[in-house]
Amino acid sequence: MNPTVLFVAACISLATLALLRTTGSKRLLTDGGFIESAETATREKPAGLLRWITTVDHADIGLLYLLLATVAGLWGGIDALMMRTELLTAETTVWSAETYNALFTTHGITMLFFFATPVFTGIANYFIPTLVGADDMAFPRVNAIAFWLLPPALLLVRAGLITEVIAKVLAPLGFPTAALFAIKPPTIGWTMYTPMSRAVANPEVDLFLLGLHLSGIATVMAAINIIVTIVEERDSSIINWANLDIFSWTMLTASGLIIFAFPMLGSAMIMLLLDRNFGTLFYSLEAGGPALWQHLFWFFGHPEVYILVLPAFGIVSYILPKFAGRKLFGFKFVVYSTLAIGVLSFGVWAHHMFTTGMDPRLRASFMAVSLAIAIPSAVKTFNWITTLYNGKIRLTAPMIFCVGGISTFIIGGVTGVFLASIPVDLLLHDTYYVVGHFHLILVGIIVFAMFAASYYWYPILTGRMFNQRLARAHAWVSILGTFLTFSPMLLMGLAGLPRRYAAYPEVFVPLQRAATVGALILFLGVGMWLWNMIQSYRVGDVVEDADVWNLKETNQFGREWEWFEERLDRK
Ligand code: HEM
Ligand SMILES: [Cu+2]
Repeated sequence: MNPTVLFVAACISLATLALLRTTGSKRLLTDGGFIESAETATREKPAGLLRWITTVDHADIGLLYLLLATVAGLWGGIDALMMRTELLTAETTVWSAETYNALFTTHGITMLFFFATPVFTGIANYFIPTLVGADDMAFPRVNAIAFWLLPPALLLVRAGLITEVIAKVLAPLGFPTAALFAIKPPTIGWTMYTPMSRAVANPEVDLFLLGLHLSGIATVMAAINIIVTIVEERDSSIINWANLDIFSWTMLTASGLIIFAFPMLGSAMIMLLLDRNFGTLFYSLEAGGPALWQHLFWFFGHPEVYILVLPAFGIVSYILPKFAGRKLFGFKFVVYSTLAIGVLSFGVWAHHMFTTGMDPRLRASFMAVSLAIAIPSAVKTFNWITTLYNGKIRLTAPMIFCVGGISTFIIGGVTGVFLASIPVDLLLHDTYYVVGHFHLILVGIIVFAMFAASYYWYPILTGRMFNQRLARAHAWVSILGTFLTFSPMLLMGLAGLPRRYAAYPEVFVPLQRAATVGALILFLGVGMWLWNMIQSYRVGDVVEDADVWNLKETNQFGREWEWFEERLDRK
């Protein structure tokens, strides 16, 4: 018989079997979820390390995500500090140009794929089941698999450095290390543009692509889990979508974006791997390969920035009202604008390619959509400001991070609107202005929202209270550090300084040094945060009253706090 027919028949029968198995035995619980998962949740957990390796509990996996993301964030942060050290002087003095190229590559990839994305997945894992009244994520085991794909992915992506360290240890012991030394940190930029990424011989580039692929699969699995949990497992009080909290709304939208965006990156990278290793010609110069890569990459890349910023918007929208003593102003419009951003974000990718010589009519339409996408972001900003208006504002650490985040986001967002205008972008593309623009958003609201969340929910995660004075100081230090690091970049870009070079003209020395000082201040803040998180876990005041933030007074005591209160009562 024809092998293709056999193969298809086998696939269909396997799929039918799988479907029969999963639908046959399960019964729905009235409060959402399947009886089977309720049993999983109550089973005794093993102790120690085994618990963490084998866990399928959403809260445990959430914590694992946060731990991995913290490690990756610190690692990517070291890359950043190394770059800023090189930039203290105009010549290439501290590291080689090659090392500098590797640093901006691994910094970008580590931060986006292994820090920012997993932080939000971690927060979602911990809180979404509680916020929607489910007993766990929809697929607890898939949840664990999705997490455990990430550490090997990170190691593959960072292999160049790891193999070098291993080789240096093994070389004096007489082991053959040539192969290990051949694997060098990748220098192709986080955007992995062809023809360079296709031509470089470094075998690490292949490992890097495979690692990113793995992380993409993990991210898609986690996104499917989040979507199914919110859609299928919410309990009767949230059956009406209007009652779904704003953080879950933004995670739902971001997860939808992931499902459409990441497979595009995956396919584009497979073609690159085939080109590199099997002689295919997807990205050959003659066939317009570089433009093809950029289209495929940015079809993923632009939605990716919203995949990161929407959950941050969600956290700000969630926490801000708690310390303004008022409900989120125009809840519905915040949801609608989230959905609008989700849809529009797939129609703007070519604004990263305005200088590539694409058809001017196409280019103009991408400009129009890019300008339009600023509108829903502005809607949110107005809603936040209106929420604050006439509120009873309490400047706690999470609140300072939210308000600071909104102010840096306004500057980051408005600079983006300028870039969306073709004539402006022709001048500013690939300058430090772009770097300033996106960091004011990536650090200014995304990282700020994470810090806000880490303080706001710290009592739930640890049962203890953190040092509030230190946390407030951390918030102010971070705002100062962010402005001092990234505003000079806007100015340098306006003066024409291109990005991604280790050396630069002498005139820029003062502004570059200001940015380096800003980065050091930011890292001082990270140190304060780390110290606070660890020390308070050991010696912080034990929380006895679940209403740590006085939310009952304004009727804003959320579901996650009720769950925490029940847990305290049971003790
Ligand atoms: C207000 C809406 C926004 C507009 C109109 C906008 C516009 C732009 C444009 C036109 C560019 C290309 C600049 C160039 O390379 O010449 C750009 C770059 C970039 N933007 Fe935005 N942006 C917006 C919001 C955001 C957000 C929310 C994020 C992050 C969460 C972000 C992150 C980035 C990144 C990472 C790049 C640079 C990518 C690279 O070349 O490495 N942008 N933006
Ligand atoms: Cu974009």
